Amino acid sequence: MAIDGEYVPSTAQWVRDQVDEYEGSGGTAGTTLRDTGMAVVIVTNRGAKTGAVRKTPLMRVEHEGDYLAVGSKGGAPENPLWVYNLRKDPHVVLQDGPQTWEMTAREITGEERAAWWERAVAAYPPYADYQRKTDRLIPLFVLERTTP
Ligand code: F42
Repeated sequence: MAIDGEYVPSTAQWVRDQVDEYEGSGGTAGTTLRDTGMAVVIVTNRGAKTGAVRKTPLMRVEHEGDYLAVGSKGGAPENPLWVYNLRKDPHVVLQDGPQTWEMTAREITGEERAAWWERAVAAYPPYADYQRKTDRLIPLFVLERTTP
């Protein structure tokens, strides 16, 4: 089922704008990171404290139908807050262009994490710089379909 309730937009204007353009165009515009041409997906998730509907653009890292959510936040010392949302309620909806799927987020570690980290850096090389910038281990979640 969809994640319904009150949508409370990001406190970051550029993020709010990207979500508005992406969703407002049915996933045909606003689907890249500024002018980099690098693909972005939107992950709708449930606020861990407020229960609000949150919409989080993330770089598109996909492999055999699964996606990766990378809690990089530009290499900031603290995790992005959506990490705590996914840890509390792993049910998310992912939009990739015009397509959306119900997904379940699963935080990964060890060898599985290493394999996905390679895919993430291949898709978006700045992730490697972000990890060098901070001594927190950037959290990774695999998003797996719950609906075909
Ligand atoms: N961020 C990444 O971490 N990785 C990416 O790959 C990435 C790509 C990307 C591409 C395009 C784009 O426009 C943005 C992109 N971002 C990427 C930024 C991303 O969308 C987030 O803005 C960023 O990661 C910060 O996430 P955040 O969840 O900390 O967002 C802040 C700005 C925010 O919206 N805060 C709100 C607020 O009111 O402070 C709500 C946060 C929230 O979800 N609160 C929870 C609640 O209950 O509602 C409580 C959480 C808790 O337990 O404390």
